[in-house]
Amino acid sequence: MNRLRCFITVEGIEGAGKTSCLERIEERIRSRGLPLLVTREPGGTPLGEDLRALLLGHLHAGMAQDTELLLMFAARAEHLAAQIEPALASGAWVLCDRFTDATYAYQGFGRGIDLARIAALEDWVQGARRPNLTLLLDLPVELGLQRAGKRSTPDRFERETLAFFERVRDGYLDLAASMPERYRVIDASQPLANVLQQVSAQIDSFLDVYA
Ligand code: Z5A
Repeated sequence: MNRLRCFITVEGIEGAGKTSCLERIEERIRSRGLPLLVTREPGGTPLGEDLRALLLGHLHAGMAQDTELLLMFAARAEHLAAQIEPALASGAWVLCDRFTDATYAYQGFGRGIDLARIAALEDWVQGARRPNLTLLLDLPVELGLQRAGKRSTPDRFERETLAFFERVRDGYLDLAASMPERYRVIDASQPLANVLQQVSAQIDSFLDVYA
């Protein structure tokens, strides 16, 4: 891995607390004086944000599963071409709120799309590009939904069943177990201060090696 440019992603089910954790990670990376792009999926570009609105909104609530999968990868192709690859090429670090592991978790484990088809799209759209580090914020589904429930109108994913989110959570844990070198699992059921402490410890030890 190039010591001066790393691609970090944050994943987790609904209500895991990604927002506060992303802020903490950003602060730790910037404290080392490293150039950083902070971005998100689906989204991160004008086209990607339009696709996000279609994916999360209710205008096309009944879209086919393959349509949803392909729109995720269409947004990702644009994101990689317009933002992520140029940033990494310029020597910046990239911090992304969700990436392709979310596709495996939600469209693969959650919706039941064959993981091999997702892997084929991943290879096609990303070539060899994969995150260098992924923090998975893990917590029981009921707790995540309870936290998220305090927010405004649910988006298209937030209306899914408990069973769907159980499959997504189990999928993420499977991914983490199969790629221990890339994944760090954070116990996100703890109080926020404790979660942020775990995140800081993980990111600082990564920065000590690669920054
Ligand atoms: N999706 C997909 O299906 N396939 C893909 O390939 C990709 C995405 C890339 C949008 O993602 C949806 O897209 C997502 C998966 C799908 N749908 N779902 N579910 P998103 O990341 O934008 O949406 P989100 O999951 O709703 O995330 P979020 O709103 O940005 O963050 P969060 O992690 O869910 O939670 P939060 O807003 O940071 O925290 C929730 C609340 O809990 C908030 O009031 C906090 O103050 C509170 N909180 C946080 N941590 C704690 C602790 N530790 N204790 C107590 N309270 C806490």
